[in-house]
Amino acid sequence: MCCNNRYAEAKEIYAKHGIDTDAVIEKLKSIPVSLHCWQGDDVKGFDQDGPLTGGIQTTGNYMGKARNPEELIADMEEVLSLCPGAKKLNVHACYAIFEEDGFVDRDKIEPRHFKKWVELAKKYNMGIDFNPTFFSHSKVKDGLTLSSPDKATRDFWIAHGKACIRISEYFAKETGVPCVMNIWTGDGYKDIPADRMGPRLRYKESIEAILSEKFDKNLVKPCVESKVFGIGVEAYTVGSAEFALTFAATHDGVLPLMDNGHYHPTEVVSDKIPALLAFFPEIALHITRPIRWDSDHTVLFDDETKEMAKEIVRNDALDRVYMALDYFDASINRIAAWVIGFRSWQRALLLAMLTPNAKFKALQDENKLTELLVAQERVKTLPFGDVWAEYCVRCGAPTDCKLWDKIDEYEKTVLAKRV
Ligand code: RNT
Ligand code: ZN
Repeated sequence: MCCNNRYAEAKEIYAKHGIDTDAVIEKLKSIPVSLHCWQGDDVKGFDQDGPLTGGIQTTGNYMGKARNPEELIADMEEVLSLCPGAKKLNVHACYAIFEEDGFVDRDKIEPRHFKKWVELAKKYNMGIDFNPTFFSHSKVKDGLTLSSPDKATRDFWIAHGKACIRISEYFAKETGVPCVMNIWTGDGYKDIPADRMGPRLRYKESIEAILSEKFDKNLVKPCVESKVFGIGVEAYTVGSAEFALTFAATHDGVLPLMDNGHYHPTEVVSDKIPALLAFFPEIALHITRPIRWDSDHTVLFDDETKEMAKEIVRNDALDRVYMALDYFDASINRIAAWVIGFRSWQRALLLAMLTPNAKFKALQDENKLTELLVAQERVKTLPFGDVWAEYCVRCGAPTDCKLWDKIDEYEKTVLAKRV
């Protein structure tokens, strides 16, 4: 046994800093984080056989990728068992499951194509978030969807968006949890455009057309996700930061969604979270780890991840920020990638909740900035790991020292057989 049970001592130490570790553990257990189904099969989905498009890319070819709904759902169940904390499922429209009655195109998908996802959600008492899939499809015309100059193309994708609103509402009704529906397109140009505004006006009108579908705003939370650039669309992205933010700010009930891989590398989403919370009742996040570009590496317990969690926790916004993971690494065991990322975000939330935030704010307001720096450095070495281990145990999830054996066993007994 490599995890000594030092929780009792850790609890006392944190109590001296005014923190009740038991209360923190209980609270964290109830906060859902959305787990993205697309980590399991390199964003392939079940409705087409073409390449991944939209300026996003998975790299690597590690063995054991899920090849069908059964395998993907089995893998997700394994992941759920290895992650502490409350979860939500995050499903993309391209993960529609077509049974006996056969394939329909994306403009015609219906709630019944997502029955299996609802079953999975109910089995684990989870809500579901949803994403129309505006990429990897023959109707993406010249790299464009909702912003295309071709009306038939726009109409197809608008119909897809509307179908997704109906499916989102179905998810919310079935699970009793509101469904966050995120609109992201990879629309853009590789080289200098002659018209930057036209595509944005068309994109705006198309999203408005999608949102003209009737839905209950308490059940469906539409978001618009921005991006700075994608692979093959380096010069211009229609859904830029200013576009998405202004769209959300000017359309009632629409949330801005920030993906921390979608900004210039010197910008940090941690700083943007409180700026948006000053204006929006609710916002949404995609949590990833960009290396040099939107590379969607597995989320780690690194400084910016911790900083993002801190901004949510210390602004008392855990019920105002919809948190979803969004990365896809095909170069390592995909189950491990999923689990490392989920556990890292849980760790970041736990660490933020174990921080004497009120005391730190007071020091800032009293302009005791030297003392603040000393105190901030001090808490970095408090026995966080012991509380984390206890949290895992109380959630019925493996502690860190048991994780590798579980991952290795699943690889040997399940993934290795997928040849
Ligand atoms: C792409 C966006 C988008 C996708 C998913 C699969 O850069 O981050 O959110 O990753 O929709
Ligand atoms: Zn994203």
